[in-house]
Amino acid sequence: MDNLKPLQAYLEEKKRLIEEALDKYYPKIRGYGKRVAEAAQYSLKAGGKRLRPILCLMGYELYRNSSEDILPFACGLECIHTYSLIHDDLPCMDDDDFRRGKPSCHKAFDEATAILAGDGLLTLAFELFTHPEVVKRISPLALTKAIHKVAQAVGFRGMVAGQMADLLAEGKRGTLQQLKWIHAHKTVAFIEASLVSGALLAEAPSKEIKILSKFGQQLGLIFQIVDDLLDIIGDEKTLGKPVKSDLKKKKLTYPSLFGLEKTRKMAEEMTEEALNTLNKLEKDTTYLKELTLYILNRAH
Ligand code: GRG
Repeated sequence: MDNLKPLQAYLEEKKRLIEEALDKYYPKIRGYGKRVAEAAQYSLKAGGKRLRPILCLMGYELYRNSSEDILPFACGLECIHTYSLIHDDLPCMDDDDFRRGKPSCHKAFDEATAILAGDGLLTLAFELFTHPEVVKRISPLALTKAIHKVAQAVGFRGMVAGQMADLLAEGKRGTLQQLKWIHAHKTVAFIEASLVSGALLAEAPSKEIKILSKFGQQLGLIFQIVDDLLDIIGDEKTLGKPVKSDLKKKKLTYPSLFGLEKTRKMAEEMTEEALNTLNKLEKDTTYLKELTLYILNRAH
């Protein structure tokens, strides 16, 4: 720990690297495609914690020195995340007018443009995963495994299915089992895959991938539960989006089932368990441990 910089400085440095790379690798589109590419870039550049690409770099750095090798891959994860936010904000989904402190994509542009911007970002992700800068440094097998992991996590087996279940559960009395399924698919799978994809790119041993996968799932659930809490107790300005929206939409969440106090306690217990999982890994997991605590205590 002695020669490690504080987590905050580490996160800021990685965020800067990712944002520079997002600019560098974003395609320069002219002609008819310009408007939709600009709409997508508007949302991509609106801010955000860049958690998923940072997790990917962290997974890689457990095994390799230079995570800059995989920056385009990490940017691809942020493109997928931003697509999901743009589509989630649409009137036919969660109908939110603000995201990352700015008008949502469909408000700043229009609905059709926002749908296409999301589609374009999802597709751009696969262009970035297979960017020549990545291909020349990563073995074809490792790259294929990482892409497969992410694709499974965000498609019909993961985020898309979770979003469907979330919409179907709105306004109904749900069970804990249902809630766990929604969280595991809508949010957790992608967070887990972001970390694990980095480790896969670094060709980590499969025994260690399993441990990281378990930790990624625990971290993803803590992240989502804190998100549920912030929707009730968070500050609108700090969050960059309206609060109490889960309550208004009668969403199935941990606080709706257990109340605030119990939910917070559960998140704390899960944090203990996640830290224990990391102890099984014979690697320097200081940053991952600090990140877990940071996610538990985050205000945005
Ligand atoms: C439209 C297929 C599809 C999926 C949408 C992302 C998502 C699934 C829904 C967003 C709703 C929501 C609030 C989910 C909770 C977890 C989450 C993804 C929060 C937003 O992620 P952050 O906090 O956002 O990492 P930033 O802006 O920091 O990148």
